[in-house]
Amino acid sequence: MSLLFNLLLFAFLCCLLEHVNTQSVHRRFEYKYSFKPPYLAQKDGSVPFWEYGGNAIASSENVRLAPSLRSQKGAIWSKQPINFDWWEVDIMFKVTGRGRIGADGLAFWYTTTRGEYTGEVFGSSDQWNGLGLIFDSFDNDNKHNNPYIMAVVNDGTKIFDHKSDGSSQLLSGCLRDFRNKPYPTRAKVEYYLNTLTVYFHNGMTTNEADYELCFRVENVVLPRGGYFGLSAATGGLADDHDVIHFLTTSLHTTQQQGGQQISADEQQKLSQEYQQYQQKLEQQKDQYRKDHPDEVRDKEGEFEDWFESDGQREFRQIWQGVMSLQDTLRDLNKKVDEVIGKQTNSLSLLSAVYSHTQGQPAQPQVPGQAPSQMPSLPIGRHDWDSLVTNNQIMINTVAELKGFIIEVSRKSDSILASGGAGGGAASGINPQFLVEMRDSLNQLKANVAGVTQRITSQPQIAQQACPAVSCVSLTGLLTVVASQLVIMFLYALYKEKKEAQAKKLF
Ligand SMILES: [Ca+2]
Ligand SMILES: [Ca+2]
Repeated sequence: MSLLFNLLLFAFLCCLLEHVNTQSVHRRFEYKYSFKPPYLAQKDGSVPFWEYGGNAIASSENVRLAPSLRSQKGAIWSKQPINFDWWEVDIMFKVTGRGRIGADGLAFWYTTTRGEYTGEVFGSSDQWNGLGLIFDSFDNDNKHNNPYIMAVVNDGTKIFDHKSDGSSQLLSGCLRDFRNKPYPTRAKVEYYLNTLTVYFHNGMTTNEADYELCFRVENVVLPRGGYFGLSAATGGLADDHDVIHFLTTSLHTTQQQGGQQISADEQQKLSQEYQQYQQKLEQQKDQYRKDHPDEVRDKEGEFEDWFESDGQREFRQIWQGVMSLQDTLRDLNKKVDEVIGKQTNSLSLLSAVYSHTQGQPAQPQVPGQAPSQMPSLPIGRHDWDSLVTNNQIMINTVAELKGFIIEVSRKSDSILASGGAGGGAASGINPQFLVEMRDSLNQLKANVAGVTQRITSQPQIAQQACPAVSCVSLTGLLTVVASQLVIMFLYALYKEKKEAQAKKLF
């Protein structure tokens, strides 16, 4: 059933992609040129719509193109050539190894024929016709410029120059470290209207927004109807080269789309094919259940992955709380910075006006600067009174914020102390601690949001209050508060976890 769910999700995603995009580019998810976990490989080890060979191994979770053993080569290729002109592929991969330096690297291919599994270029054939996007780990020319990502377009005649790391043959590239990252690294390769664009995600986060441009090249001409492939190789040094997913989206101009809508028969044929594929999978699963009744019982345990314990849930909620708190603080910080920018202007203007009307310069004035250039607005007693009042409101707001933070700090300290003294529960995480922590977080979040609102809803106050209060200190305070809060909560969680582990040991 989960497989069915997964496939349905694909179809849904496909529809969603079609509807979301309002630009002239029409996008369509191409499941026949994609693979992703779970159930990446089937029970018999095959990957639907793909074929692999050499030392490559496919599991339900990833495709290991080349394992961390000496002189390995492996690749996976799409069974069918593509039937669209423009495309985007999203490759999620991990290159990991125990060495500070690894080898050789991984490559993405778009070529007119599938490469040989015994090829000489990162697990595939040399003299390819099409595009190779190479993630070159090892620095053969010793120029200290690896790991490097590069695109090499070949017309079937050139031999890749390993000795120079292809430096004279590459179309474009960028120096990026893709080895041993905490999360999978990702590359997005787009080929649209003869422009080739490569984005890279460095795997330091799981945030979708963290793609960076590696390069963009125009007027790139690739042959039509090529195959997609991924390959990798190791040498004397060896990394694991794992591809977690490969997602293909075809890109169509709106004009092309008009032409495509006519072929309703084609669509019907495709959906029939899709349903047949689903039925076949279900039959295979049923057959497997009949053949292996014992294993099926074990397999049912896999559904436990879908559930989470109370402790896990609380932990997740707290984590989300901390993250949203961080977002709020970041917004707050940005807004305060904006306000301070305005304040600096107001401050110089105000002090100039003040010194002009009072005849006593508040700040040393530049000689020769004509007072007639200043706005001739006299500042009356009433204005100064309102300034002082606004200033007071600002100070109170900051004091309030400080108060909340001290309170939360005190609470978490006491919770930690009591958790350390009496938390003998075998569950590892003290539920009391978690509940209080969550409440504190929610309270703090609401308060911080309140303060943000107050600051932004009174821009005049902030601007006017500035001359009498130290403005820079506010940003400073908020920044310190933000970082302290995050550190404090992370430490609290860490300590709690450590204690739980210690208890388990005894
Ligand atoms: Ca190299
Ligand atoms: Ca090099």
